[in-house]
Amino acid sequence: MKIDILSLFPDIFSSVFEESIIKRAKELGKVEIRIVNFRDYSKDPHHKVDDTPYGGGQGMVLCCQPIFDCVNAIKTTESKVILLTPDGAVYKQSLAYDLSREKHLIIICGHYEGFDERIRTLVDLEVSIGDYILTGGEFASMVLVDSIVRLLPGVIKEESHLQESFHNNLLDYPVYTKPRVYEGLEVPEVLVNGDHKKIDEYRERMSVERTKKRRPDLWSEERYDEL
Ligand code: 6GU
Repeated sequence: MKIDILSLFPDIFSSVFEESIIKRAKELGKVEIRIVNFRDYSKDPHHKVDDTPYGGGQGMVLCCQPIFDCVNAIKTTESKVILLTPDGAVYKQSLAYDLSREKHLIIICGHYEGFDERIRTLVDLEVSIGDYILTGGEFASMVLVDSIVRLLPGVIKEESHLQESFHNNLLDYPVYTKPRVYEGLEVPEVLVNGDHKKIDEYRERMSVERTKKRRPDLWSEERYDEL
């Protein structure tokens, strides 16, 4: 997969994609990540990328020209263009799965007080990472990249995906490791007596209970297949 991130602040990204799983995914050739400063595409003599809003109001608005020219320069028939904005669709694991099957993602980070509304005509998808306001899309883009790259085939063990939170809209079951008793806190009996059918049942029950209790919204959104 190729990922192009369009941002005015390329330095923000310098270390985050050079560590851990994403670093390994890049070394394995599973993903190629480029940070593109769309200021480089500005035709303004001073490389300006924003201007005051028509109709008046506070702050500066990102102009169409640099972003249009940048996207059009790097876009191919295989590209999916995503705009990061707090008024986009709220990001979730099912979208991470869908996006992990794409060949080329172009992720536009909005910034300042806003962007020209016509920029929306360039994009396939508008995404928010939650109901709060960030200063720009940079951190949101890292969230998308991290959640997508770990799903690419061969990056982490695929069985792990089946067990993790949000698969099937269920939260994770609790896990324990040695010692069996820590300061009086015991590991549940069922996990230590080796009956794998009972262990599977216990884990499924715990996932369901935890989801109903902590995230009733997930539970009602899409019932777990087998129940
Ligand atoms: Cl994608 N951008 C900004 N600026 N704020 C956000 C967001 C995105 N998602 C949640 N808050």
